[in-house]
Amino acid sequence: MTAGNLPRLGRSIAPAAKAPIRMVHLGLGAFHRSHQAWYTQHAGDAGEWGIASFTGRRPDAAVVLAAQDGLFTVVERSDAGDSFEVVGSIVEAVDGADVQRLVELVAAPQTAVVTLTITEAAYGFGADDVPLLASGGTPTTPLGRLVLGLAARRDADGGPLAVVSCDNLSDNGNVARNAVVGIAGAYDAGLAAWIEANVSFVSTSVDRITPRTTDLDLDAVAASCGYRDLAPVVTEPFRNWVLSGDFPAGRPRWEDAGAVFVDHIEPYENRKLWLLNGAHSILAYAGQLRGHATVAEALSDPVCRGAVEEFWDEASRHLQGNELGIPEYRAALLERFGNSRIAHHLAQIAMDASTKLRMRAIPVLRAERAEGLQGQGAARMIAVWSAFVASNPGLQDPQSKAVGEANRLSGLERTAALMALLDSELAGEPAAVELVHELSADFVPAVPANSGTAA
Ligand code: CS2
Repeated sequence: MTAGNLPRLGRSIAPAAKAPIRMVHLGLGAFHRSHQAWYTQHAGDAGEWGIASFTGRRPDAAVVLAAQDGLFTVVERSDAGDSFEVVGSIVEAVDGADVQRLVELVAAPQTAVVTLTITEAAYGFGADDVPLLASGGTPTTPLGRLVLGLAARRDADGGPLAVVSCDNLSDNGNVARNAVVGIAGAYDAGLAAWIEANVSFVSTSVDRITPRTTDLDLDAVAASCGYRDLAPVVTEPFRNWVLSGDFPAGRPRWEDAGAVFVDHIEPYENRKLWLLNGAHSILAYAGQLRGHATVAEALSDPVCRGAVEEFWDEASRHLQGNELGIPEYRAALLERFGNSRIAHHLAQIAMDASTKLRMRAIPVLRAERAEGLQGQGAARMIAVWSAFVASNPGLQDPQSKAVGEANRLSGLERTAALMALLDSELAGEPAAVELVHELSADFVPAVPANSGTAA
């Protein structure tokens, strides 16, 4: 069978016409497919909401998906087995370099929502596009391209719309607003004012563990479903989406699929960024240093697990409110991380540390120190990163040059220089630097070859 058979195999998509494009997405990756596309397919009014999804740096995902008419399989993988579902909410898959199509769709009055999964680091990249935008050139960054689209929407009188950040940043709606308005304002004050008045920036906390798809996953789908899907996505059964903000031009009924709309998102955001993502970062560096490759493997190592629990105890002190259900959340995380059928590679999580740790370690370290405590759990997250980059200087990072420069220093000076990439104030506090330094020197790194998991 070929991918052309995907429509017939879909359980829940109508064989009828595709939904009209009313959403635009930037960042067509595995997570977008398992999360926003899944939620949109499961909204009660899914038939009214088609997504045009644009890739980031490379066209590949769009090429593959377009050849399958946008259809792809979501594989939900748990200890109990796999379940398969064909998702059809992405009605157009486009190469991100096709800026003309993006501009056309963002300007179209029927487009009501723009969602983003552009990576945490990309919120800092748009300034590169200002000279291009100012001279009528074609921008190259996702937010630069979005600004061009918004300018066209203003010119076409397309009306208000919502931009929804789905990246793991605290206060991601405001971060997106500041970045977009900042880029626009740097060359066109009128555009910046139009955006402020017409674009709602929605903050969200998104959650669904979705490793990169592998060739084995393609084979698993072929074996179980009888068709060759070149763009399936393997994910855990768990999913969560908390949103806060206005949708002036409407939105899909994502609540039908379990999304939650709240007035104050910060506690939910912190719970997820600190407990889930923070633990991921600890496991990424400590785990790899100790010879592990996946989250599940690292978690079964008592040294790594101990570091996670220590950080969780600390972070939980700053997560107030019974509605957050911290003990249950922690128990669920242990189960999710322990799902050994999902091979979530630590190397994937380790990338872009300087952006991620700023969100995952620093707020907890600061909160602890504000109470006169040490913040050892959060400091350890920074310490294992420091130890990791000492032996892996080429780790991908938006500040890789500065990481490299710090790496050439030694002792406390090196630790302080690395910490300065996360928080310049903390890097100037000798006690904080000494703590991170000691913890990184104390860390028990490599598991001797062939000895299995060390205790
Ligand atoms: C991970 C996240 O790669 C990372 O930094 O911590 O992608 C994580 O898997 C997701 O946020 C889970 O929802």
